[in-house]
Amino acid sequence: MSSLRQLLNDPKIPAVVKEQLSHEYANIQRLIDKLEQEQIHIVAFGKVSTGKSSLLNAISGQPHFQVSPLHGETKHTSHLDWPSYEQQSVVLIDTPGTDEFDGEEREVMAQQAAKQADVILFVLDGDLSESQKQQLEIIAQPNKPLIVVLNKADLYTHDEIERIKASIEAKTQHLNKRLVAVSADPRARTLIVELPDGSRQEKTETPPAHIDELKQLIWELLDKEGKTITALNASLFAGEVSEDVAKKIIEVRKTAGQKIIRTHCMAKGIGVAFNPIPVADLLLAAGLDVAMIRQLSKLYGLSLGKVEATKLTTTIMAQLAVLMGAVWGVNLLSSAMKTVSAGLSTTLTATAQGSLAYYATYLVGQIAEYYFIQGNSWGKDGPKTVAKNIVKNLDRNSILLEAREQILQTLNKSRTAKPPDQ
Ligand SMILES: Nc1nc2c(ncn2[C@@H]2O[C@H](COP(=O)(O)OP(=O)(O)O)[C@@H](O)[C@H]2O)c(=O)[nH]1
Ligand SMILES: [Mg+2]
Repeated sequence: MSSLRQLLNDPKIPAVVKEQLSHEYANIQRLIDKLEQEQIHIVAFGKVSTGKSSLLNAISGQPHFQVSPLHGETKHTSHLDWPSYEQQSVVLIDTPGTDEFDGEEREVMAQQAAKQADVILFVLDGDLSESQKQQLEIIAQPNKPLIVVLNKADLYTHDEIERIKASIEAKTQHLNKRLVAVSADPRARTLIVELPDGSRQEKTETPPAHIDELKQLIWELLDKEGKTITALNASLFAGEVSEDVAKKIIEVRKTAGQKIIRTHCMAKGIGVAFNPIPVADLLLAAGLDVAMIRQLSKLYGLSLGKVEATKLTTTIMAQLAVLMGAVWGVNLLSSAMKTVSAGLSTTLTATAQGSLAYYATYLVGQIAEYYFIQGNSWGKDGPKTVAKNIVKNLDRNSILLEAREQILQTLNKSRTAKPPDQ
């Protein structure tokens, strides 16, 4: 619970990231609530009309869940608080039939619900079909109690039930589960009774639900390992949620980071194209890079000050200068011009220099982002190797071409922006 709280309240996670993860955060909050209230969630799964809702009603002794002979009465997951068990409160949860959603969505929904369950009831009203078997495999979770419930036993003879149970057993040998036959809502039956005078009479009676064995099983389970179940389940789920959130945070940050980098690349590229400076000075025109690094650091929850950001920028640029060495001057410019200048006669140098500036800032951004992702550190490799690897892995020409595209677009726009008669 405390690690979940930490995740939820982590001040280092910026608001943009939190916003995009609101769904995950709501899930975490729900899990915290569940842990606080020491709830045990018993969730019924199964095909539509197998009697899930009837079964939960029979267990709780209350007609809480809607039952229908028609297809698909249960549209949403619904809850009922069962009497608490020791300090733990038991919550019964009904789900729509596993066949009421299409393909992938159904799988995702069922799996999510199963992950949040502490005890899983998988309800059948006959032998296990191939599609039900697949569902069961999606829903079954290692380390989580699973009870396969054969409902509507009243519709079968004793021998039939034994046969169906044996068949289900054979198909689910690999799963750790219990199997029990019940009648949650038995049909009325007509009996012929013999009266004392020897005459016979038809009599209709509705037998009571027959679910004692299942109830017993559930109580035993709660008695033996109720707390263990919830604790284990919560930590498994928490681990997964935090992993998910951590992954998403990285994704969200990466996207936002790339946006910051591109914006600064463009600003730098355009600036240089409009106002060409000697190539040697490119590395020095670092004001924008410092601003970019500060924004990136904020995104990664580090919020560098101006002095620190300048220091980092200088470190990165020093690596780049060493790396490029001789290449950075003449060769790189001529290669940039070759890549960039195809089909161009005017503004050639300007665009080439602008593209180069764009590329340089792009490198600085990528290297800085790597440093932030590693938690404000160069790792064991040091800045030189990091810079080298990043430069090696980026496709220089495609970045230069992209830069050229964007710079030219902006240059053209600024030219045509003037009214023709002026
Ligand atoms: N014969 C018989 N019918 C049952 C039993 N349990 C439920 N039903 C009937 O099966 C139908 C579907 O039940 P419902 O609980 O709505 O199924 P769900 O869609 O799985 O929630 C209803 O008509 C119930 O009365 C049972 O034990 N025996
Ligand atoms: Mg139902």
